[in-house]
Amino acid sequence: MSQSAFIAEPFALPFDKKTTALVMIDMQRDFVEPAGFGEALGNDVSLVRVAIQPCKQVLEAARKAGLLVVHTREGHRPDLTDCPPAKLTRGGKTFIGSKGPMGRILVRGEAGHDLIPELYPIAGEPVIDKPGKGAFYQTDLHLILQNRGIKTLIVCGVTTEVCVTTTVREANDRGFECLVPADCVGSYFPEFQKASLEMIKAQGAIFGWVSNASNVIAALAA
Ligand code: C5J
Repeated sequence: MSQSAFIAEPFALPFDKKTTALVMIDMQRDFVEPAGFGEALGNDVSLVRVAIQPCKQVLEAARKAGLLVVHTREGHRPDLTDCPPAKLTRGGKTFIGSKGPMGRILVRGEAGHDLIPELYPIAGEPVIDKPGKGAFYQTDLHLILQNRGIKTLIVCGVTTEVCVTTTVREANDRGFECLVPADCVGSYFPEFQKASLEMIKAQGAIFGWVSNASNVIAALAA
């Protein structure tokens, strides 16, 4: 029996390595690298780049422990037929599908849409292309997790208040237990980062649990 527990808030979360997956949300060049979409919108990417090293360490620990690792990317078809018209009008300064510093913004196949080299998937790790903020919306993520008998998700990535928490809420409603290592998620807005993490663990883990990379690594190695 490989059941163990993550040290977390608001209380420890029991897990089994066989039924736990790491979900790495949208660690794409456009969100994380200088000169990407995030920066074009006026954001300071150094605020999200601090999550790269802790994510890398958790990714390595998850691979070593034999966990299912899933990566997601937010983006659309080149003809934008899968992008809701309302989403196309958002952004203020830069729009989905328009020319950005690393190709067309959030369009599949463009350089900026790709995952960052530090966290690049290896063979056997599914990559989920999602048209929305949540990783379950219009994707086969739920099916993939069910087929592997997954019950617990370690959710990392960017941005905390957008795609990470949307995915955690979707997963929670589908019966998954979600653990978010605080140093493995990033936001361009420190106040949103803080509030998002508070909301997840509030009211006795209303959406999930909050921990950190070293606790996750220690539990996976035990
Ligand atoms: C955003 C995301 N922030 N991956 N996407 O638009 O959080």
